[in-house]
Amino acid sequence: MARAGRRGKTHAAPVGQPSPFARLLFAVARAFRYDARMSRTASLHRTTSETDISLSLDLDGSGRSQIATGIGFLDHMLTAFARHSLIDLTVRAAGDLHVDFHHTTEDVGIVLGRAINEAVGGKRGIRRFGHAVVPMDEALVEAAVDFSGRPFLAWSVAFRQPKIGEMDTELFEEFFRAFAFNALINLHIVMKAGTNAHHVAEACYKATARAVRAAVELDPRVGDAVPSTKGAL
Ligand SMILES: [Mn+2]
Repeated sequence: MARAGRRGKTHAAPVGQPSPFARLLFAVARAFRYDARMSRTASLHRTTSETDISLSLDLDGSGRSQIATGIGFLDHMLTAFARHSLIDLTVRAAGDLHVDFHHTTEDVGIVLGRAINEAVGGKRGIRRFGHAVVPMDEALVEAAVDFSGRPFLAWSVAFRQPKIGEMDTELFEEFFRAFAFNALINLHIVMKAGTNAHHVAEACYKATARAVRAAVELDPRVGDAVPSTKGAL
């Protein structure tokens, strides 16, 4: 009797259309960006005889960071990278700093690159390319990036000083090469001007951050497509 009484008051939607409830769920999912590609995060741990690195990131963050590499200047650079890419970034590194800063700097670049490559996934909907020209006082650095899957670093940066504090300035090229080759990106960094090594290095990280931010951003006009005529990147 009760069942019969509910007949005719069905809330079923017309065949082939989602019900109002389903439509509401889809709207909520879109609002919170709960689809497969939107969990753009990665968490990696890499251990070698030279370094032990834990890193996690969220491409769709707000630039928050917790960085502890044991190298003060590298912490400063990675904090700037997170801030200006809007990537949430946590890095813990324990490296053989008694040797020098080389292994730790390079290996952090490796793990950061791998994590970004993992987080960006199949690259559906991303802008793919990004570029930025960032000044810092007298320094001016341009970065251009292509999430092409074809790793390359073009490094046209000349430091006048061999060191920033205890850090060798030659290590920045090592960092960005490791980063580019493990993120599988084409990265060009060109110093347009600059005399102060701290300013030049910082402008390199900030310009790369802004370029990466633009490249990994989701472009609503791209939709679910992979932005390549090959259909894959
Ligand atoms: Mn600074």
